[in-house]
Amino acid sequence: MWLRCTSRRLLTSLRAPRQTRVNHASSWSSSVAAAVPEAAGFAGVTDRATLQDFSLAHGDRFWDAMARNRLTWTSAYSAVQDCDLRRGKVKWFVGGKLNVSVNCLDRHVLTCPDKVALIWERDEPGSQVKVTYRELLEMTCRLGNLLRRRGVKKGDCVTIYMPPCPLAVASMLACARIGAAHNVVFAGFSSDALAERIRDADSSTVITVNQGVRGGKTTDLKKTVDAAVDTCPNVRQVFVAMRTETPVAMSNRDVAMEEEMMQEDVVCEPAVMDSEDVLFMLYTSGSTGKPKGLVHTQAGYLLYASLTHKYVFDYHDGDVFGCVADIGWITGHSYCVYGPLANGGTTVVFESTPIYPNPGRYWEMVERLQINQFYGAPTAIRLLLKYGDQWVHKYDRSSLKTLGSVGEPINTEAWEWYHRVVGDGRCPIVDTWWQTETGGICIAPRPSDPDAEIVPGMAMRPFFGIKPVLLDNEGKELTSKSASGALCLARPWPGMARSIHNDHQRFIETYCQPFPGYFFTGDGANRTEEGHYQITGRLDDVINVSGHRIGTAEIEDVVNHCSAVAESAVIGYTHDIKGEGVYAFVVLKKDADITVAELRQQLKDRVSKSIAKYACPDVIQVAQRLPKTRSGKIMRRVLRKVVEKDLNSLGDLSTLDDPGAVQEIIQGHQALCNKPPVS
Ligand code: 7RM
Repeated sequence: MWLRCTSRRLLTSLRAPRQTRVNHASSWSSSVAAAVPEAAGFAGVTDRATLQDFSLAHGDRFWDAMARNRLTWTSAYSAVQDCDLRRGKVKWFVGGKLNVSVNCLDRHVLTCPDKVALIWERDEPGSQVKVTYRELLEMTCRLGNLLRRRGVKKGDCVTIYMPPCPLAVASMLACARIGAAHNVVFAGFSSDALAERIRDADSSTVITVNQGVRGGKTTDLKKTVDAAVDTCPNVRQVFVAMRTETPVAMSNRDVAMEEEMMQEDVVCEPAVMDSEDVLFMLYTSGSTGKPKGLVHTQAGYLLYASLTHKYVFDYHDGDVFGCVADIGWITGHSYCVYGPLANGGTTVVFESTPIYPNPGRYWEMVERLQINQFYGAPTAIRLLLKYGDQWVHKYDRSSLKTLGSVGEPINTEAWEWYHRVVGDGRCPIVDTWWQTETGGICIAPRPSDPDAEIVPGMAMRPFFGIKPVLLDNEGKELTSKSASGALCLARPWPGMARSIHNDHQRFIETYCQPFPGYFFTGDGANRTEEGHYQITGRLDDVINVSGHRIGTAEIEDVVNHCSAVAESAVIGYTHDIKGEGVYAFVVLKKDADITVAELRQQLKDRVSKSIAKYACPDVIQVAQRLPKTRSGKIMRRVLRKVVEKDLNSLGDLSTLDDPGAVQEIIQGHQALCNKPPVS
């Protein structure tokens, strides 16, 4: 059947681009040539360091060679890039045409149709499902045809609210096939949060499943979608796939997805897309109450995901790549879907949790699926570490070659355990720093050199084409080797976000204006004497709970809506498993008639209903008042110091309106600490 996909027209579009005849410079060392074949012919490049230098000194030549080698184009681009960070203008491979789903599927179906593209590691261990490239292409084409038949057009945005599964991946790729943008919303988000994202993205089509299955429990995702869509007048259809046997009520706007897909052809003409057409948007938290829909485009994003997947993890043909992130986050987009599939790899899509049915789950899966690269979050490592080494030792992990970490800083204890126990001291650990905004990994220990030295707990080295810089408060670049400051990226790169959906001005203000000429990441970092980067954490009011980004302002907005609450301040505090926990200071209204237990329950209900469970406060401290400046700004810095018990460095309190407020907060905190811990 797949032969029908390889129509003449498609074959033409699949033909490799003009090959630049490579001229093997005599200085080209065989080890670099073997490590990064795309870079053959770069004069003067003899090792990793010189290749990194080349990627910055001759950025256009570098990215041109990468784009020609790694992507399949329908028609050539006329310029490698047209960027001006000062003005928030970012364009890569200008005028080039391609289709992302063709790059992720069709070209591999031509060479290896029966290769496994995706292993769906379902919640119940041992019930995995393997999907070949041919099958994934067929699924994608049927769904692409269905979307088209149901009126989804190039340029529309489809919201996907699904747990990790092959149909979720096919949904993303089907959007890419017909030129629609996708907006994947993590299936742990509440109906209110989903509705906000559907409306902001202006989706008229939503794709979901009847139920999700995770950790042995089912959740009624379709019900959440129903509640959300009731407040989204522009939604005209909801596609419902069946993850479980449990039937769901179907209304007029609902479409039985699998049944309708079966009616469709397995051939679907790919839309010809411009490099800079939108591939997807993905919402992430910022420092205001309103999440931002970051916009990623086609060619640059795909190239960057593919290149980083290959060189950061040292991925080789035939390897099984296991990224356990949910597809609802950028990590799932770039390293469960686009990077591995662009490379013709085998990717694992993980539906379960690290401790289901027991804390050996990851390693039992590694053994059963013969995973070669394992990519996960520090929060899970910290959790598993507490259960002891025996859960790891029970299983054979000899297939593992590289271990990855992402989402938050990995503390030394977790790093050492990951390295010594999980990897038997054999596997390099790549601590990868990046963001929804960066599209792919920007700083990681060994971008190209499989022998480079690795220091525990450090992201260390910039990827090709990435130029990190540290700036001080005045916006001056810190030039000494050893330094500490605001982490910015001094060059545009193909994987970076292009805009915030519907709000390009906010994009410019958030990322381009704080330090003109640089892309501001919002993170702080140290640079060591050796020039290695270590990320220290957010400089804004964004916190990181179990690797999930959440703006403290988003939580405050919800808390403040509670009728008993006069005002609140939410901060992050060090939590030994989650990385950061949510600490809420709450000032009650004078006439409020509520016990602390009732307040806790109310806030929990409200935050999980408006945002998601992970955003619920771990600690609630009722206060008489909050420390504020004379101009009325809450001094969160002081609150953070109190909670971290760092009372000797409260800093400058001279702008404080009423110094007594700080003493009260300190006493209240101490009283809380002496009580049994809050669940
Ligand atoms: C991939 C992802 C981004 C924020 C980022 C950092 C933090 C991510 C690391 C890290 C220290 C790391 N995207 N962060 N990776 N901090 N070391 N290796 O997580 O958009 O959801 O979050 O996460 O603060 O700005 S994200």
